[in-house]
Amino acid sequence: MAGTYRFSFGPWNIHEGADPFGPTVRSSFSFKEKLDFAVKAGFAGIQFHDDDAVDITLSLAEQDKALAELKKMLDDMGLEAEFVAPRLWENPMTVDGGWTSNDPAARKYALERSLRSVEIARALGTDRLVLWPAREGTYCREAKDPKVAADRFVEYVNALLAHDKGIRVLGEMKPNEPMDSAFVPTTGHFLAIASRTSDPSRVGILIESAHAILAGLEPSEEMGFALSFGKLWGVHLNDQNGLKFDEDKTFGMVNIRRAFSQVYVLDKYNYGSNGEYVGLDIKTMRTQTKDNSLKHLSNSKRCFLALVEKVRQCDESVIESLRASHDYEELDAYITGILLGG
Ligand code: XUL
Ligand code: MN
Repeated sequence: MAGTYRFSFGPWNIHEGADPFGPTVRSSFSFKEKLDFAVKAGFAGIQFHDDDAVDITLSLAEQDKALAELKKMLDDMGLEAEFVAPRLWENPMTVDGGWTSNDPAARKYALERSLRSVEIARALGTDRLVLWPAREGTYCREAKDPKVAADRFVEYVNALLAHDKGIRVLGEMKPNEPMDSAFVPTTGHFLAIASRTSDPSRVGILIESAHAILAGLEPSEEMGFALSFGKLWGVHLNDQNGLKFDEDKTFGMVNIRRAFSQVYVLDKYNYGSNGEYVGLDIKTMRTQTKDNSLKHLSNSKRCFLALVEKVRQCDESVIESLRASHDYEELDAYITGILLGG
């Protein structure tokens, strides 16, 4: 239990505060200011959507040039691109889904844009493509055929794997929002899809704490499940206050015990030792001023590292003996005592 950790976040985590009910409440930081903050606050990785990295309306030649400049900027700053994710959900073409859309033109657009994201990932030096299936689901159960949807997941992932023999595909599953009901809503579902693809060894998982909670699941147990399959290739740590919209709250700020349980399982199984990042996907509270609107990132990182210390204070032999005697009341109190500093 002596791993060290590398942290990452995405540019969208430094946010202007707009929500579906109102305008922005802070002015933007420039992209360069976001990267400067990452370096200053000790982050090593940057997560990208395709259009966070480059203007995807550029020609391919212009795109290559812009990506070479971005890669150089990252290198010069000592930063690395963790992953690239196709942002399929904001295009009018894919409002009703990308690869599970009923419309062949939408499916074609989704695949072409995703293949372009593979190229963007490679140009930025990462082999990780993250898929959050935002609109791959339904508002009305009969709107799409769920059996066909699962088949289309397999076909789509196969097309990505075939396009680049080195790319790895990480599913980031979420049960709802923006859809009422998402297809392939959990880690287990996506690993089942992975097993049907042409190369399951290149298909894995990124687990977001809040997504697991929204599915009524315990994030640490989802993480343990993926670790058991050797498939936990990324995390989006954050927190969530009950079953509502995806809040992306600062890690550990709602339920410190639930945060502890995640750090416990990650640290116990040397998460990060194969280059995996401790990724954050968090947004600061809407009412924060611009001056205070970066603290959620440093506070999440600090909380994670403080919990690593707490995890390492645990005496595994005490835990084992309390497990053996089924004394779970005492085990609960033991962990709480460590968290309380006792
Ligand atoms: C949405 C979400 C996304 C992914 C990347 O809930 O988590 O930002 O992390 O596309
Ligand atoms: Mn996420």
